Amino acid sequence: MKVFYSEVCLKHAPKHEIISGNLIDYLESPSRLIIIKEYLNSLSNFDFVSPNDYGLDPILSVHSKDYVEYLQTAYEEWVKNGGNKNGILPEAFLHHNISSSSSIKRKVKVTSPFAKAGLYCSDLSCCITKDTWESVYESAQVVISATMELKRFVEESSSEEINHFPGIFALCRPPGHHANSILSSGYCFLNNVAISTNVLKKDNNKVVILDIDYHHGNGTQEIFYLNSNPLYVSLHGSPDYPWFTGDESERGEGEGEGFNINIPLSRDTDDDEYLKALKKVINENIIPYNADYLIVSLGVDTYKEDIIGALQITTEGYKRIGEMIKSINLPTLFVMEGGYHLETIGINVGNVLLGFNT
Ligand code: SP5
Ligand code: ZN
Repeated sequence: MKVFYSEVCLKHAPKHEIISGNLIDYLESPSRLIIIKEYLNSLSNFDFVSPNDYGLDPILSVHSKDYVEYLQTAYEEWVKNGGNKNGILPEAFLHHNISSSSSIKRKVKVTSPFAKAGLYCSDLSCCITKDTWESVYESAQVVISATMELKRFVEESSSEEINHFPGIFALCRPPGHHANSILSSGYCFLNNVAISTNVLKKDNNKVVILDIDYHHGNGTQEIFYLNSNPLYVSLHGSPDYPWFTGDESERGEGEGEGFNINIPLSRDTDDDEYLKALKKVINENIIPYNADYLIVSLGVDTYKEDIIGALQITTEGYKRIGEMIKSINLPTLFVMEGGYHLETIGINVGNVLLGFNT
């Protein structure tokens, strides 16, 4: 199985974040990626490939030009104006209850880097350091490169070969599924799976995004909410971060109605219950959708001892999840999202991929 990977993704390394009011070491650390890489390396069925550079165009198919320019230039502006050299954290957010009068709203002009910090971000987990843009850009390039490789394989292969295809893994960070077209949040800056989806959609492919990260992929949901392609399916712990989205009643709107499926799970959900919910949505929604490609937002923060997540999935459970994803029988791209228990992150990710390939 090919694994797309780049050491440039390791450069983004904020010192701290605030969770439940506690200032703690940044959990979305470079070590996460290194540990996964080393574990997969020790298994010998994984070949590591460096990404190509596909430029900004695929990124701009999802994200606004303003937002991307902000990410590119924010750190320099912030420091020039006296912001802390360790990186950007917002002082105030553009909350929807501020300036609720439309005449005041029109007057809001955002020019200060301290205002922009809160305009383009919605929580305190997306510190922008001097290295952030480089890693964020590289993370997207890893995913685009993996997508191009998958597309090339499918276009050049017989259906028999495609049936036995081992899938491709984009081992990237920062993750993406909480970012929407104009906002970073939840460690995410660019929405990698959305960018990949748009690359595939350019050739009129139908795409399913299956999001198995512990958290609801609010960014991905938002980006495609009015769209019937992709079908977005998320299984996630609830109630939990990102707190304001992920309800079953969020089903998409307009042309997108019925193509957004949320499956909130309570914190005692174990392997059997999780697999039952996954099987149901595969049979009732994913298979009938008749897609050309499957993109998996792969988070292993559903692990029973994860520091942030609160579900009860076991290391063995991940093998069964991988096997079940294989039963969808589509050309598949796995894209790394969350997972914070460093002792098991390697084997848990490895087990999904091995399960998929048994
Ligand atoms: C990609 C990804 O997994 N992002 C997750 C970001 C989560 N950040 C906030 C975590 C808040 C956890 N709060 C738990 C409160 C109950 N103990
Ligand atoms: Zn997560």
